[in-house]
Amino acid sequence: MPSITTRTYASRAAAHPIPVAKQLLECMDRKQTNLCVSVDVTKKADLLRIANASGPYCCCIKTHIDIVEDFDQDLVQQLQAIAEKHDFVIWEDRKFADIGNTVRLQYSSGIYKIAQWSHLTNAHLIPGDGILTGLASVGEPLGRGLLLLAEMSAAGNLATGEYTAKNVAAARRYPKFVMGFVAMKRVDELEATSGGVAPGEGEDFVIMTPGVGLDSKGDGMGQQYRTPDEVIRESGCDVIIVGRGIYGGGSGRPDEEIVEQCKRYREAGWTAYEQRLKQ
Ligand code: S5P
Repeated sequence: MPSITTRTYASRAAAHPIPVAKQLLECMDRKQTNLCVSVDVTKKADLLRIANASGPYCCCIKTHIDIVEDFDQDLVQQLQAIAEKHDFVIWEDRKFADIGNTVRLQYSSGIYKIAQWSHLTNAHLIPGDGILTGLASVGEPLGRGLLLLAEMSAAGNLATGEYTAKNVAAARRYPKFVMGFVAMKRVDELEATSGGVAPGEGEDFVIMTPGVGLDSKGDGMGQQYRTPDEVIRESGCDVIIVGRGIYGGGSGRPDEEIVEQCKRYREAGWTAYEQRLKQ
């Protein structure tokens, strides 16, 4: 089997069995960007401002909605309108980690009603397959997609080896809902990740990778940064996730500086992808 990394985002989009993954890959091809901007700010106005400034340059905006102090339904409506205007998908980085019945409620209900507005969300496999059954019961009918955290970027994290392999195997049991992984490398192509479940016909996992920075190697709290080239070309991942490297931390840099950083990361990510296709 040739590696998925030899294929263009466009050809993968054309053949993808999960509609929201198709939408993301089409968007990446159309906008020539594999950049996901992570907007980790605590004020509604800052979140909307940064999403609006970054929108033209990215394929995805990732949120942590529970850190926003002045959250309201209008925030979600405005974010959806910005996503329509600039053509990107929304990913609420909720990192679900409970039993099926609980995550089903956390995903659909409460103040945030994540499933109503977020195209993608993510989960840990710690509770076993029940978490996937619970999340899929809400997300699949709405056309949403899930990423499993098969690996993490932080120093000393426990998502390694057999645990990573089990994430790949579990993803293969939910082929209509699990569209990819948060991972540091092409975990679906590792020898050890067969995990007892063979790759599905036409399987195509999108690997989205945090811990990306061009100017820094870490943050003093465990985060570890690699360059877009290391992530996309060397490690075969599909999307770079950049947070503080773009918005600068705190309440965010001025718009012109955000735009400048978006252009820089977008260019680096896309060049790495073009190089990978030539390898
Ligand atoms: O392993 C991970 C998984 C995730 S989703 N490591 C991460 O850093 N993340 C998220 O990516 C994290 O929650 C944060 O929102 C973002 C990285 O932000 P940055 O400012 O360090 O680029």
